[in-house]
Amino acid sequence: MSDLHSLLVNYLAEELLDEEERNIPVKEVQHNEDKTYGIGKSYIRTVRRPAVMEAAEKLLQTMSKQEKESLQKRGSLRGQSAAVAVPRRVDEGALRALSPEQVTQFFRDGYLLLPDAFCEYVHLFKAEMSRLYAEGLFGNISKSDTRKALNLPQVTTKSRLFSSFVFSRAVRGLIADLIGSPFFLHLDQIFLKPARTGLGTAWHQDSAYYQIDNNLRGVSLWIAIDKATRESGTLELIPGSYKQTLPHAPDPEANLLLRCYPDEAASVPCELPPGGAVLFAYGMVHCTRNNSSANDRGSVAFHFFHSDYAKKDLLTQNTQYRVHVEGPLSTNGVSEYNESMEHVWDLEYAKRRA
Ligand SMILES: O=C(O)CCC(=O)C(=O)O
Repeated sequence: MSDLHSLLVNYLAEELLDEEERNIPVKEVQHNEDKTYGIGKSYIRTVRRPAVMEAAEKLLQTMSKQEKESLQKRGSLRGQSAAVAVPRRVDEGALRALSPEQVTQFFRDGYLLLPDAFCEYVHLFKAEMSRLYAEGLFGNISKSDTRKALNLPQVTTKSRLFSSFVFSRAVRGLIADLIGSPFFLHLDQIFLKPARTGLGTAWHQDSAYYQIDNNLRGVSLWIAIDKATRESGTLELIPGSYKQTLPHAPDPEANLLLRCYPDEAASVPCELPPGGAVLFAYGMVHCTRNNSSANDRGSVAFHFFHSDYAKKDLLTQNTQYRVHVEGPLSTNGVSEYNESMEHVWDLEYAKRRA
């Protein structure tokens, strides 16, 4: 970060965060029911800082050479905002990844739909999924001769696009809004269900595989790479089900998977356009159905845990897949991918869009 950029970041943080938000001490998030959730300093540091940094970058781009030189000379912007061409307020809405209502809904129902979250980037995901498929990296975990369940686990270790996406401001903001910081990426994978022959993923809770101390401190980000409808086998969830623990048994239709048999009456199918996303709490009962449509149905899922709530063995087993995204253990990807991912997503995205 250049000196100029940090000056602007400090200035904007003061401009954009009101006194009350700066001074409320860190509070525990109040789970369940319709209570408000705490906003504290750690929230501002983790959620707001990326947005402030983005605003600073935008401002930097709009400043003339003279303005930059004059700012550098002064070394401070405090009380000087009228002297340089810096707007006093930028779009407040850009500061928060999610509204308080959305966060409340997540705590109540255990999930949140963001139908247009990543529509702008989804063509990149689609092209990357096709590239990885063409390289023969997908496995088929279906036991059936006629249906296929193709998947590629740990996709972030095979794709710079997906690994940098995890470190993007958009993803960091969304995840920190819901589970707080520090957090790490526990698991990620692409699911590809071919047209007409795709096998659904049976009802299950991810907590049947690994447990954490509080299911609201884990969140999955599931993104539809193709249009996800009932016919193509979109994600279905049972609202509020993160509060229960259901018995699981090996899935008779797929290798490696476990399944449960919930009461499906309350199931909600999440129909989404390509690029639409669902954020759901750890332990939510969910499934996808067979793809009986004429189009392939791909999705990518990233599972994040708050570092303080993951059981110790989770952090020591398979450590190469524990990607520390936010917090003191985060190296912005250097430990995991041998390079800093801080700006890679912006560059990758700009490069591929050009
Ligand atoms: O997309 C799918 O088919 C399955 C998704 C899933 O079960 C998950 O992300 O945990």
